[in-house]
Amino acid sequence: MIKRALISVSDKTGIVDFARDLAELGIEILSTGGTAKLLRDAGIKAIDVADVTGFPECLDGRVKTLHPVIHGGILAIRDREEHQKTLEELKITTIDLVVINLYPFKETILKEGVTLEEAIENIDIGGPTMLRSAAKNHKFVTVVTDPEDYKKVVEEIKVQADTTLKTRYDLALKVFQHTSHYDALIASYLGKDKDILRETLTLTYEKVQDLRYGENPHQQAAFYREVGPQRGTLVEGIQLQGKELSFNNINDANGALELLKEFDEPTVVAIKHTNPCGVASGINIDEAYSKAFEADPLSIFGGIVASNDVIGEKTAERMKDVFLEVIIAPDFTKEALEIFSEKQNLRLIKLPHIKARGEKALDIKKVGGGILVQDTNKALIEELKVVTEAKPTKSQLEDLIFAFKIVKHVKSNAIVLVKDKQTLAVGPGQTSRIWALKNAIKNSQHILRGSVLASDAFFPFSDCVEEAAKEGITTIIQPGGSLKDKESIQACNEKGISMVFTGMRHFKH
Ligand code: 93A
Repeated sequence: MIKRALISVSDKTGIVDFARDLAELGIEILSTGGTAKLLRDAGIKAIDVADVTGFPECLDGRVKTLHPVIHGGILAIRDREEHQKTLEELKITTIDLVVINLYPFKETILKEGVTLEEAIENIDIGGPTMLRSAAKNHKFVTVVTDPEDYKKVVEEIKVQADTTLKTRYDLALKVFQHTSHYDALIASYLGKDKDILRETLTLTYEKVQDLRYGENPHQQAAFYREVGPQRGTLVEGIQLQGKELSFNNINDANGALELLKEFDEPTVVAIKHTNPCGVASGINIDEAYSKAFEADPLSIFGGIVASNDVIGEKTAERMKDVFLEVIIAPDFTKEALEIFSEKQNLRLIKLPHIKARGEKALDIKKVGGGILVQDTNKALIEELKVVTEAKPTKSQLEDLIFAFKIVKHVKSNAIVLVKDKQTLAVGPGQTSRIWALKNAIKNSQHILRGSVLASDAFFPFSDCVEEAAKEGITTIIQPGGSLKDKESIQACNEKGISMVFTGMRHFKH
């Protein structure tokens, strides 16, 4: 039976109504400074915690409820005789309902220009301590930290003068999820400028939305975000029309964005199953889109397209003729939106800071029993070195770098063929490098003569050069570093192909 409640909340939403309901049910209310005042001003009787403890709130409120009379009252096991005896001896009265929400640490650190002192002052000590005490003793004590739960609790008390054990268990679980998230935010805030790969890793995420299903319809899924502004990521995206994004949409769109961020000039990226199928730069987005589409008009079907500049009427007209799942752009003109409005299922995402590259971040992969963590692959080239007798021309060099930016984002083993800043062929995810090249060639809908070739990792043999020569490919970019580099270089020299080493490998799995 709930006889006594302790209420101490920073977020005072709904607290007056809740407290009034409790008072009307005959429950005595203890409270701290600001909360007690608010309740009294609303005509609700509230006893100061200080009057119960006989100890004043002090040190600017840093010590309010941290007292054995409070924690004894929460933690005592109600059906254990010794505990009851101890309560009597020490004149401690039990507290059956604890209503607390914490100092707004998250809101504080999200404020522009917040100081370390301000952040630290908003680390709640007494609140989590009471929450944890009450949650531990949930067999007997009800603990509420979310104003959303006030109503349910009142309803249950009305029926049986207490909550059900199941409700108390669920509320206790919610508390530990909440306090661990709260502490994880403190740890990540204090550690934000430190080495990212620390001894233990505190990760915490907040749900953005449940997803209809995961990678496949029989898998449950949800999308979670990191706390804080995530400039230029999908989390910041504003959906303008279309069905809700699916698990695969989000994953593919993320792949599209990461690749797109390699480019400053007007560029369009088309993605299928996280691999690019058409990428092109142009003098404007319309040209870039036409080239990205023509790169592979087959694979783009059902794909995701990302553009790093505003999409206008002309491009929208072209895009309308293709079945696309998602289009992402910094914005769409009114005319473009009107055109797309005919295709209600097409998802349009506006992402104003689409070029933002973000700060130091972790790349995390789940493996059985743990996670693999690395920093994100931000770099492109260590040092450009021409290793052949033939040298690439200036425009070939531009294409080589363009191709290398793309191959970095293709699943390994990866080969990309490019001409005039347009992909002509993409060979993703093969178990052998020569197969990646052969697949790229086989699936290409273009004449490859005069194109440039990029490889995500070194050539283990000279077979890729031989194959490239057969197609009339004129220049190659690859990391280099194979034991047999010499053989590939020699093959290039024999075929009159130029080759550039980057000194940087870009596996992607
Ligand atoms: O500074 S504290 O960590 N020390 C405490 O002993 C304590 N007890 C409750 N903060 C403490 N609280 C927090 O005060 C609660 O978690 C709540 O967020 C806030 C409510 O203060 P007030 O009732 O004065 O508005």
